[in-house]
Amino acid sequence: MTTTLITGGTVVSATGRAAADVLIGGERIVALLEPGSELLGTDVAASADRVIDATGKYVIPGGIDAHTHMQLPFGGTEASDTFETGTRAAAHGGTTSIIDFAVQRYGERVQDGLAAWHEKAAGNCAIDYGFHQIVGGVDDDALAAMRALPDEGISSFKLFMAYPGVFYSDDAQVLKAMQVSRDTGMLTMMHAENGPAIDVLAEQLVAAGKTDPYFHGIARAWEMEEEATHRAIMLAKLTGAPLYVVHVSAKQAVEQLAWARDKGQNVFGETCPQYLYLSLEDQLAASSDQWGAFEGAKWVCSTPLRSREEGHQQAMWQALRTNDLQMVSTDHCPFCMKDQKELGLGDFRKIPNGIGGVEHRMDLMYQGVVTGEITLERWVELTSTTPARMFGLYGRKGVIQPGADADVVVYDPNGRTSIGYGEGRTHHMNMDHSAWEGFEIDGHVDTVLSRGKVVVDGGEYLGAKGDGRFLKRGLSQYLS
Ligand code: DUC
Ligand code: ZN
Ligand code: ZN
Repeated sequence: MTTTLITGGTVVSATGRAAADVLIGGERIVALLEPGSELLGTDVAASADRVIDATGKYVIPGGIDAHTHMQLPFGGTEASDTFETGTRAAAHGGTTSIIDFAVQRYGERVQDGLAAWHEKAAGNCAIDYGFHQIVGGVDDDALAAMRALPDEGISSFKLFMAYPGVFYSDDAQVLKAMQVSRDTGMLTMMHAENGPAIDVLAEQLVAAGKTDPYFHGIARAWEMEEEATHRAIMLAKLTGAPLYVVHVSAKQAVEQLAWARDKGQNVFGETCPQYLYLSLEDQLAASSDQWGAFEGAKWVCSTPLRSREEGHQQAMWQALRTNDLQMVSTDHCPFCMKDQKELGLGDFRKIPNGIGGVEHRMDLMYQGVVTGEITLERWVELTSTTPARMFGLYGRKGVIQPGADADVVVYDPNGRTSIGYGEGRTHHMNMDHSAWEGFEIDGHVDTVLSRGKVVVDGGEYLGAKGDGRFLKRGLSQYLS
């Protein structure tokens, strides 16, 4: 069994920080030790097979991105990262587990959708991976099949109140699925936007000649997110289902979540880095480049970017501080401009929705520590510990403690990270652009260990395709 000692660093958890050495044996954390201490009369550093010097650096549990879409068939094309490229990019950015979404559509069996996702991922991932189940066709067969998902290690499913004709569930279907959630303890994840109303607004905008990407965000007005969030909350209350609202971007939607939580409901929400940093105004401003006014397509995602003037970004940061929002995922759903986003030239409705960011979440959120938006401990909590608890992985993941998987990141607060794709910059995601072009981070992912194996060291990838294993998850450990 290979032993590794990470020495000299500051170990940061969701609840505090301490100078400590981390001893790893094989794939697991063995002990947290006083710096330089002996263990049973033995000099630990001298006897370890490998010593990683973390002096002046933070030692944190590996990031868990609980919302990714690798190889998702969507919008007439397929998300451009495979499980291989996407998880390798994640590792570069200090994320050591992802939870992706297996897909079932109308007329398909849930079991087949799940099997297809296992097929895509198995043997291809650089880091550990789990699945949520998208149920895009709620019928009697699907409802019955959902009850068996916890035994497969799938303890959460996602429904869509948006995308009529694709993934959409009406209120009756949502209600029935939430009854399964109540009975099984599975978490209901909700894409909360009023899809039918949005589609009418989008059609009217296009008919009026307003076809540029910017109008994607105008059609998907915050009222449609607030209304759907409220409806999801009320259906969850009625059924007793625990509810987790994905990619929250409107401050009014957060108000709905806070209201329900104040009443004691098990209701939770995530936001994504794009809703903290990027805005509708940024999208409008990006109108001169090789793609002309179509440049804004880079930031077409759903829920959409919101107006900075209306204060949505600040409201998201505030909600992360107050725990009205509990965690940050990426909704990583990358598409290239060439041949993919371009499908929507002349009609924003045809732009495949999605932003790639799995590689940048840890850095972007660390920048929130630098600017004083969140504390160091909250950074770890939002990006690793709460995702583990929320989705039934805690103890194994999300914490540096004896017995946990040795998923560890050595993060250098004095390093720099330049994000982008153009002008000599690059990233590891399979995309021909970056939604984060020009972002400069005061911090850097130095070393990444996945179950005890160094997979990234000083920017060099040392892992291999197939290192990552499927994570059978338990029920949420976050409910109260
Ligand atoms: N939102 C996106 O931006 N992409 C994929 C699906 C979704 O809900
Ligand atoms: Zn969604
Ligand atoms: Zn998504």
